[in-house]
Order: sequence, then C-alpha cells, then structure tokens
Amino acid sequence: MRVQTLGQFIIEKQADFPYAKGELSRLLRDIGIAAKIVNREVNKAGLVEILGETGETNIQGEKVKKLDVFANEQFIAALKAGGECCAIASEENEDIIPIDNEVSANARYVIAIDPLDGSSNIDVNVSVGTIFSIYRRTTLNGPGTIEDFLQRGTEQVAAGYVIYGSSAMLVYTTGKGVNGFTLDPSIGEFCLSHPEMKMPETGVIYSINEGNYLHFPEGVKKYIKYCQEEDLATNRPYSSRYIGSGVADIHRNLIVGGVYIYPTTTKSPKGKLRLLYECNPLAFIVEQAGGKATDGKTRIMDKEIKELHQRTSLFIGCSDMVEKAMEFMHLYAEKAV
Ligand code: P6P
Repeated sequence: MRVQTLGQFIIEKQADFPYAKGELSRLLRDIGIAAKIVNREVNKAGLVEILGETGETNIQGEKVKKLDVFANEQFIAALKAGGECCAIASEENEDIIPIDNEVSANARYVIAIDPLDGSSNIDVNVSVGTIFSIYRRTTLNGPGTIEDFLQRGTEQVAAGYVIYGSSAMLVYTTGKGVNGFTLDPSIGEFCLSHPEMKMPETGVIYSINEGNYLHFPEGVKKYIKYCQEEDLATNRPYSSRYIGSGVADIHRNLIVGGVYIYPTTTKSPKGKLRLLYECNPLAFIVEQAGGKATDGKTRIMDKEIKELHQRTSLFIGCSDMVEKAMEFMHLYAEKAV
C-alpha cells in the first residue's frame, strides 16, 4: 500500500474545504508535530526525570504529573508558533490561553485540548492520550475569548485524539469520515493506516469503572446486569474491559466494537469527563464513524456549553449498545429530587 503521510493526506483532503485556505490543514499539522514530541517523551518516561508528580493539583483537583505539564507546554507552543489559532482552552489551565502574537493576527480557529488524558496511567506504562477539538472563532478579531469556546459540539470543524500506546496513532475527523494514522518512528511521520474508520454495528465489550457500582444510577446498574446475563442470541455475557484511560478504551471500541460509560457517581454528581475537550471531540469522531454519544439522555454534541470545564456523563460507542443503555436509563429514571 502506498505510504501516505498525515501531511500528504491533509493537503489532498484540503480540496474538501472551499472556505479553508489551508489554515485547518496547518492546524492539524501543528498538532501532529506536538504529538510526535510528546510521544518521544512518553516512550522514554521511565528513563528520564519526567515521571511522578509535580506536587501541584490542576483545576480539576487532580495531582499533576510532570508529563501532563510537558504535554500541555508542547501543544501550546506548537499552536502558538503555527499562527492559525487565536486561543487555547486546556484541561491543565483554569482560564483560556489567549494568543496575541504577530503570527496569529488573522487566526480564525480556537482549540480545546486535553493534553494528556489518563495521565494516572503514565507511571505504570499504560496507554495515555491527547484529545483535541477545533472550532472557528465566533468573535471578530484580536485574541480569542471564552465566548469562542462556548459553542455546541455540533459547531466543531475538526476533532481528534492521539493514543500513545504500543504504537502512537492519531485519529481525526473534519466531518467527512474518520481516518487513523500510525507513527512510523523510522521516518518520524504519521502514516495512513486506518482509512475510513467505521464503528462496528455492535459489540460485546462494555467499559465502566464498576468500583463505583453502588453509586451508579439505577438504569446503569440494570444495564451492567444486562451485559452480564447469559443470552447466546445476543452474544451475552459481554466482556468487561476498563483501562482507566478513556482514549484507549474508546479507541479499542471504535475498532472492535463496544460501549464506554462514565455515568454520574456520588464523587462526580455531574459526571467526571469534561464536555468541551473530552466528550465533544470523542463524540464527533464516534458519530462520524457511525456510533453514538449521549449523556444517557441527550446527544453529547447538542448539549449547551456554559463553562469551560463543564462535566457530563458519557455513554459512547456502538449505536445499538448506547441505545440499549439509554433504554435502561429511561426505564429506571430516578425521579428528579
Ligand atoms: P476513574 C482519565 O482521568 C479519565 O478522564 C478517562 O480517561 C478515564 O476513562 C477515566 O477518567 C478514569 O476515571 O474514576 O475510573 O479512575
């Protein structure tokens, strides 16, 4: 198969965007460059003084790992230098990062990013990922503002993730299907390896942290029991797979089928995952691949964004599996107190 690099692919597909004069292509290139640098550090994390915690906690109240900080710095630097982005919202930063340099004077896009999702897995050599979401700015000029980020997921122009696993992969969509690129370290390029990715019609894997079972909504408890019942006709019981890194779980489900659920819990009464830079981009990709993403009731990409680090519950994966889980949520809906 002809080797097609991410850069070649982006340029070839650029013709799909009459309005874009290459800005979106350059943005995706900038993200690809930062991803290669982060991957290099993730790969040698055990060898250099980059493991462990910084001693700080981020806006989420989570302990910050050194690789989190490194990844955040790399993506911010690459996007600032690239000149196509007028502001960044990051999981690692409480407020947006307005970009007001010369090269970005005419930037038309804003990026929301989770620079290193699943970072609690770094020190134990388990896959981690980066998630990004790209919007056209809504404000007219100057550095971007928070208004530019308070847009529904349906307004995204592109979204993607990088998974730093047994190999590094970059998977993205611009609303015309999903394509996956695997990093070839011998040439330092992401090469097209998974063209036109499609979520399988159904699956036999469910991903959820059952440690929170006691605090799940009744509908989720019933769905878990449904997954565990014996029923050959519907290939049950399903298998439970939970990596603790959403990108890795959702990437596996995108390839072999499955459903990932992070519902509300007592510890996370509004859900744990963040709408802007985790759920919306993952929802855009999964929907473009033929799957579904809701909060158990409402389509993720239709939800209104009121604040930068807004949380939501997430039911994402094969359409029929998400719909079945939603049926249980509807059937056992707790009366709002
Ligand atoms: P828990 C990582 O922090 C993350 O946001 C997702 O990537 C992952 O699936 C989930 O949280 C893990 O959370 O509470 O199960 O450890």
